[in-house]
Amino acid sequence: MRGEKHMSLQETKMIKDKVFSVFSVFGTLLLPLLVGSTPISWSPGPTDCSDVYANGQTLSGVYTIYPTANTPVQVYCDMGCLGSLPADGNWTVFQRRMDGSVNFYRPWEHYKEGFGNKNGEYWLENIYQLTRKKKHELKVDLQDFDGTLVYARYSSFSVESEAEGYKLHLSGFINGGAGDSMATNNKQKFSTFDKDQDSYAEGNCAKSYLGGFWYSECHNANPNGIYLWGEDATHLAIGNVWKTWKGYGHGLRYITMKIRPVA
Ligand SMILES: [Ca+2]
Repeated sequence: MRGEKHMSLQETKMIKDKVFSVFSVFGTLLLPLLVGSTPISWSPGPTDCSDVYANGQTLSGVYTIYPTANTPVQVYCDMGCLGSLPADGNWTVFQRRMDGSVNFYRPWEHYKEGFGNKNGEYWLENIYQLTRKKKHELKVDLQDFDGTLVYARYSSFSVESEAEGYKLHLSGFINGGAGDSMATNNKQKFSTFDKDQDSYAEGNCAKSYLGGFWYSECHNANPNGIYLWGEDATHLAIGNVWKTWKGYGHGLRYITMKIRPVA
């Protein structure tokens, strides 16, 4: 038995040596080929969710996109409901509130870098990279705690670079029952509690209304305000509110802001 065991150990070593030498030979031959072929076989990935959809991924979920050539970004793609018109899908979601699990009262750097959970609540990094090459539309979906769904749509949406303060350009309002609470945000720069770029000279809107947004003097919509879980008796407009639908005193159950390119 000892002999057999000794023999099998020797055999094992021989087999290992053989395998190693075979891998060494193949490795020596293949490595330069693999390294050399990598840049040739690489192709740019999808730039947004409409590209993801065009590539055959028709289910909503988290995907990797490349808003710039070589930086992967995880994002939630809203492809619409199964069986709905294709025209209702292909949205790249850049903001979402749904359960109050993520704090949105954050400094400038956090809004710049993005934060939260792509399967849940989040703010997307580099929104301006998405809108700088093609014309985009914006849809804001809203739901209250009774389950009623409405939306606000804008046929044109773009954001300038950080150097321009992420200035917002918004036009072409289409009413889906929510009313136009973002009219006053047009041509405003983005503001956070540590970067006041609003048009309210006497104060800091982000600080007063506990969010980060394209505040003017200050807002009719505060999608990144405090998650209130419905009615807010104070009516201080600090919640995730949409004034033209539910007023300043009703925090929304669900709100998402999403974009896609238009022809
Ligand atoms: Ca101010």
